[in-house]
Amino acid sequence: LELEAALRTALVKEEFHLHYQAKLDLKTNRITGVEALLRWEHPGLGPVSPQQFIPLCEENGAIVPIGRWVLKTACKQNVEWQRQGLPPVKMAVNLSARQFSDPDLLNDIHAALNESGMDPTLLELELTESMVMLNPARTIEILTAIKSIGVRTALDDFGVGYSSLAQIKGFPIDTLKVDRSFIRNLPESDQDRAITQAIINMARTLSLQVVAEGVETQAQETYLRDISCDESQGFYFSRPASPEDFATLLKGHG
Ligand code: G
Ligand code: G
Ligand code: MN
Ligand code: NA
Repeated sequence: LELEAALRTALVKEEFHLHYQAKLDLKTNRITGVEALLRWEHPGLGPVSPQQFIPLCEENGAIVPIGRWVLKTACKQNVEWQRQGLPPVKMAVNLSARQFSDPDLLNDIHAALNESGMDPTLLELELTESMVMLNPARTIEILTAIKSIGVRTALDDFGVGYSSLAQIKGFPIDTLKVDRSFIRNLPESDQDRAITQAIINMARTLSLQVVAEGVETQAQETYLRDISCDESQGFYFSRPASPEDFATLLKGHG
């Protein structure tokens, strides 16, 4: 209850900031993208975990204005890195279920792109299976509108939801992010090797890019490169970092 009250004023008090986690292209070993991750620094409590406060925001609807702020801030940051002379990278932003069903979503995306001047083709929105499966017909409408302005979409935490192949193939998405539960026991687990290979094969058939999440070891990265996974994201290459620390990383790997 205390947290909820504090959350109500966190946005105007500027207590939120974003961290950025790199996505590594496994063929070229360059950073090709980054994911924006919301952080809340409460003045009394210190940092509050997103696992704790995002579900609260989702419940009370605060995630809509907060998500709008995330989108704008991430787009501005993307342009700022390029202004500093860094190579362009894709910027991934997580959308919540409430945002995805919000009638203002497309306006918010347009506003964030226009205000920042960001190249729309560098923006990628991360959605979850449960969000897109709620109302498949409406999902296709929204995804088609998003795609028509050049913005990309990714299915986050893929494989733990309940989306069927038949439905996925009808969604105009660009990327699958393999849930980290399938990556954790690579390369040892026979089952998880079979699952990741199956996802990659399926993605090839559907012309989708594949990102592995939660890559924490050299052995995992090497295995994923061997099976032609496109991109890797996880603590092994980089933890979520401040804009300054990400810029330094990008200078070395751009
Ligand atoms: O990175 P991390 O542990 O900090 O994120 C925890 C959870 O919070 C993840 O499921 C992640 O997708 C989610 N998350 C992080 N940032 C955002 C955001 O800006 N919007 C939404 N909706 N979810 C986010
Ligand atoms: O659900 P989503 O994929 O958006 O969640 C992103 C979350 O995953 C963030 O909280 C981020 O800190 C976390 N994360 C990123 N890389 C790793 C990793 O290698 N291992 C673990 N355990 N978590 C990770
Ligand atoms: Mn994500
Ligand atoms: Na994820």
